[in-house]
Amino acid sequence: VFITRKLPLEFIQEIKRAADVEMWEEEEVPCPRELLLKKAAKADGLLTMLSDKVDQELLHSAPQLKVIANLAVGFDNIDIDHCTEKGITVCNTPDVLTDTTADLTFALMMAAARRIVESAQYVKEGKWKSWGPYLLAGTDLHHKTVGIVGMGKIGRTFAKRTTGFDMKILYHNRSRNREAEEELGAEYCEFHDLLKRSDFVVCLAPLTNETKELFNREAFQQMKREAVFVNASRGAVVVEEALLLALEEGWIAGAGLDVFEREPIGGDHPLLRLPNVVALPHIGSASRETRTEMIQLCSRNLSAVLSGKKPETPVQ
Ligand code: 8YV
Repeated sequence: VFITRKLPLEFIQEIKRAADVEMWEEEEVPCPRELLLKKAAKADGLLTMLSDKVDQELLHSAPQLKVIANLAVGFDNIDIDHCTEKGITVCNTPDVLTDTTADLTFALMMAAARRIVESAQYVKEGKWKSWGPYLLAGTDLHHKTVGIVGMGKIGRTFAKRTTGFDMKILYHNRSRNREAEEELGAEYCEFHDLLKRSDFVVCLAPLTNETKELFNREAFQQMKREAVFVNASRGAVVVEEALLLALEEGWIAGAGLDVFEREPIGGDHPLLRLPNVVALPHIGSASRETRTEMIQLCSRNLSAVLSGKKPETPVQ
């Protein structure tokens, strides 16, 4: 098994029951593509990250490959159809990261609404000289309307958080989520209706052909001028140029972004110039507890498949 990032050895012991393990050892630098291709050529299993493209080129050069465990719930970095054709099992890490990602999404919404990052920076830079009635005044969350695009497990868990703030919940999803409707009073909406009615538009949908570039110029134009857009799913659901224009032209009030079209972004990314943007480095599932559970789940999945057993969380 080849592991494409340095992971704590104590959490990957399970794989060693079934296979020899090799790991990319550098902390800061991702495993180069050439090396991944070389390692994949001799591997029975891979433990991959979102930034590793598992495409036809890689799959063609990996004749022994039986299983790929992706350290994420999303698997848009992997050509699933091709894996299925080749009989390769792909596993992801659902459930273990649901609460942590919902927590971060809520924090991001709160940070953007109440200008928490800007305010913290203001104090740290020694700019706080006097009190003013509207000094760094943000916008309230409570009693406002949140529109959730993507009502899967993370969407529903995030929605539950918003009930503590007495928010009205709208949602759009490819299918109705009756549990969210019954349990949380969430109201199903057409996409454009949701955009028009929401004070906070929160995207938690996976990246698919249907969601790619869903948030385009037209979408941002339909949102309220006071609306805050939050994205904790995938950057590619947004046309970033359109988002930039929407923020610059005041079509919407602000944005909280954990994900970007091309990651990592540099400090010169145009969205970072705007004070009403809170930007995070894709840390939705990044709590120590959850990352450990994700690594252990990947290890168990790899070990199971390589020992001829059923994995816990296969994608196909
Ligand atoms: C990843 C994520 O775990 O699970 C996902 O789909 O986006 C994150 O939780 C992280 O990017 C590491 O691959």
